[in-house]
Amino acid sequence: MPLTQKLTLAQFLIEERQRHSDAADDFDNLILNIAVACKQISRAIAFGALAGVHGTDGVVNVQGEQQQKLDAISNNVFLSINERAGNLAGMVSEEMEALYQIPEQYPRGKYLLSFDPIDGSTNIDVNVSVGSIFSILRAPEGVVDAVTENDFLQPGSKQVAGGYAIYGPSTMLVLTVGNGVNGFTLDPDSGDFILTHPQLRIPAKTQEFAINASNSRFWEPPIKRYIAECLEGEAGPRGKNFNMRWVASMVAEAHRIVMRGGVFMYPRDGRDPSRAGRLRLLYEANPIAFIMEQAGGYASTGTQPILSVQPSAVHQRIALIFGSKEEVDRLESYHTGQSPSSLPDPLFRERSLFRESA
Ligand code: FBP
Repeated sequence: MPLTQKLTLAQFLIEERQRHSDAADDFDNLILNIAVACKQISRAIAFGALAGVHGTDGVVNVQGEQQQKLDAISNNVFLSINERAGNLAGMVSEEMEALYQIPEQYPRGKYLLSFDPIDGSTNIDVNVSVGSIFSILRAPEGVVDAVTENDFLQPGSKQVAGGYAIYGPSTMLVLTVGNGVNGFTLDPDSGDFILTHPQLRIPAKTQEFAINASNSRFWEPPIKRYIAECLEGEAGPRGKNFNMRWVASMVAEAHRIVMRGGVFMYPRDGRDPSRAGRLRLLYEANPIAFIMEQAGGYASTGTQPILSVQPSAVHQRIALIFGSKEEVDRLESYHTGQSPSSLPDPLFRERSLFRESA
């Protein structure tokens, strides 16, 4: 594509708005501000040890995990850029137990922003890809003063935008505003996010899965069965060989899947029965599920679409399975016992996939 045809994120949003007259300036500004935050974080990551951003800061965050310096820096970047712009009624961050209220001196807007400023924090110091994830909801009508937790407790199907930035060999912003998924690469010279991956589509079939296999003794039977069948390869019921990946940065796994297909699982397991899963619904599972569905993939808890889950708390954890549609459908069917709609019944019966798990 000639350089002149490449759109910046700002140009892309203007063109989108021309197509959808209901979209407003403040929505574009919010996305652009998130992009600015991601650029600043990308720069801090690029300087790494030179900028003194590695290591922990001695704080234990709301998740009970050691906060990395970059977690705190990135959280502040997100807050300080977005609090003053007048687009938001409030924010939720993985790094803060309490909701973030827009300070009185700044105007309030009609959107709610939930974000994980750095996903995959354990990878920062070893120079492996990490990311930021964000989800945008409309604030309920009538929110004039402080937002409440209840305002954020909307199912993922209500998101008006969702996406992530991946800080890898290059920095990319992958975004959905409910009209497909578009990928923008940060041009380090101009500082613009350029549309390089328009209308991304996830292949329905895959031979690659991602799971932390060290937890296998805690998995529930449907996951044990799925992985056992994949590992049997060509000789097993799947009749094909599978490959495995585990980066331990969900954004990196999601990005690989968006680019070439695959399936990611962080299921509920038996380690701590009070925990419904490892990942967070509002700012991890929901935006990734929105991206997956908009790119032709799917995301499920194992028993229901992630986007249909009614949240009960802002930091709620959830079992998360996402990626190529046929594999997520199959995993759902192993949990529910129902035949997946994307797979023809005869094939399913022929291969005895509903046999009791080993
Ligand atoms: P953070 O948001 O705290 O960085 O943790 C989330 C996460 O890193 C996911 O990205 C990833 O899938 C998972 O934790 C990996 O953790 P585990 O060590 O359990 O495999």
